[in-house]
Amino acid sequence: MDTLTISTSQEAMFLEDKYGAHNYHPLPVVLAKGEGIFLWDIEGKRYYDFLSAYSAVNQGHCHPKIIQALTEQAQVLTLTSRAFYNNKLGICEQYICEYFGYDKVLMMNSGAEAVETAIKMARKWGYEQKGIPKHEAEIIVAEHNFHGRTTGIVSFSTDPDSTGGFGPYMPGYKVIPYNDLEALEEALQNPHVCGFLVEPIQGEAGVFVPDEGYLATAKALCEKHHVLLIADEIQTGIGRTGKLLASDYEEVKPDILILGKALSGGVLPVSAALANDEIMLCIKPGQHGSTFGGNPLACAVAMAALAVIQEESLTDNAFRLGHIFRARMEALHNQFPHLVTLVRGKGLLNAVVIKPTPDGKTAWDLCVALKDNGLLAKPTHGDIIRFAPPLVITEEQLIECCLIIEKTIAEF
Ligand code: IF1
Repeated sequence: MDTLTISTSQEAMFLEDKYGAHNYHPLPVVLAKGEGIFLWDIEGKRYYDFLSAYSAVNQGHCHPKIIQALTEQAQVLTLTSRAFYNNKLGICEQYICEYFGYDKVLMMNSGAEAVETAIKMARKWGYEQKGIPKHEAEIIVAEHNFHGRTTGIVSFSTDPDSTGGFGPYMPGYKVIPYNDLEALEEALQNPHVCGFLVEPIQGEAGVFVPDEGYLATAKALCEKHHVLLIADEIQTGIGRTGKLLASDYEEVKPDILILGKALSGGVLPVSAALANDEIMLCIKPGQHGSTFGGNPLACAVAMAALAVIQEESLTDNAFRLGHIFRARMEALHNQFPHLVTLVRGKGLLNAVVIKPTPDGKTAWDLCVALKDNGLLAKPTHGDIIRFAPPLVITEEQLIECCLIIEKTIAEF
């Protein structure tokens, strides 16, 4: 077997299965090219991408402006480490801070790293500013959360797949039900709480949108108890839900804002935690960092990726097309209520809940059928399909995709 080039899907799937860890169970499609809202498989078949790499590719695949920033910077300087200053980091930090309205930013790489960063910031603030006794800081989190895969983060996951076999778990977390303000108020009675870490819409849980007012009231309760609201907008941020941040729907400014995924338009891992000085300056030299965090390549890419969101009005597009999409899916729900049991989401972060058919076909089988009809989406929790195309999709293209989904469901 030629080990440098792969010419068939079978070969690619064989190699991943034989040499890769079995930590994923992908749909049987082997992708070789992406452009805008489209992906092509190894045999040249074209698909609409309705996953967008879990919202990392909001700007569309291989966006020319982002790729240009990448290739230009790649030929000049890629990495210096933070042992020295570089000529891109400060500009990028200013750009990100002004873009989101914070005093300071700390750049990392993966989403999980940015979450870990936010946790460390909150704890440090808790000890230094709030006066919590040593090792007593507590962070409140929500049931069915997804914040990443590190041993620290899975310590407060409630998903057995995430936690099982990976103990011992880190203490210092209090899990409360999501969308439950009474539970939050009760948990906030503990004076050692430093932060409430929450997704404004729970992604992995199946695009679970909380009640209107949840985040705003949560923020007010946190303020009352001198606790930081830490918003994980890694999936919901950067235009995806039809506002720049999902928190904007409730005019909430999180004390710590966590970003990832689309911060690079899916080009390389770039993440960040943002906060004002009172919080960020609790971290002193040598207390946190990363070899790659804030590297010049990441900085060039992140600025281009954020510029594209603005220049192409992708947030407004997500808002407008989201309404069209959900209306079409609601109609589908009314037509096939026994199959499409629920539609929910905001902007272009949406999910439909699929009830298994009497002959045992599931959301997985529906995704395989969608794939055969030229649209890629991924099932989660057995019965939910997330629909999240790149935000560069046009109304015309979205309608065509609705037709594919409708046809596939009708035939199912
Ligand atoms: C995988 C889900 C999406 C996230 C939020 C932090 C992270 C994520 C809100 C960590 C990552 C991913 C990772 C991806 C699957 C995916 C996912 F299904 F698990 F929930 F998007 F919906 N906070 N989400 O959604 O970011 O360290 O991965 O960069 O394959 O695990 P990361």
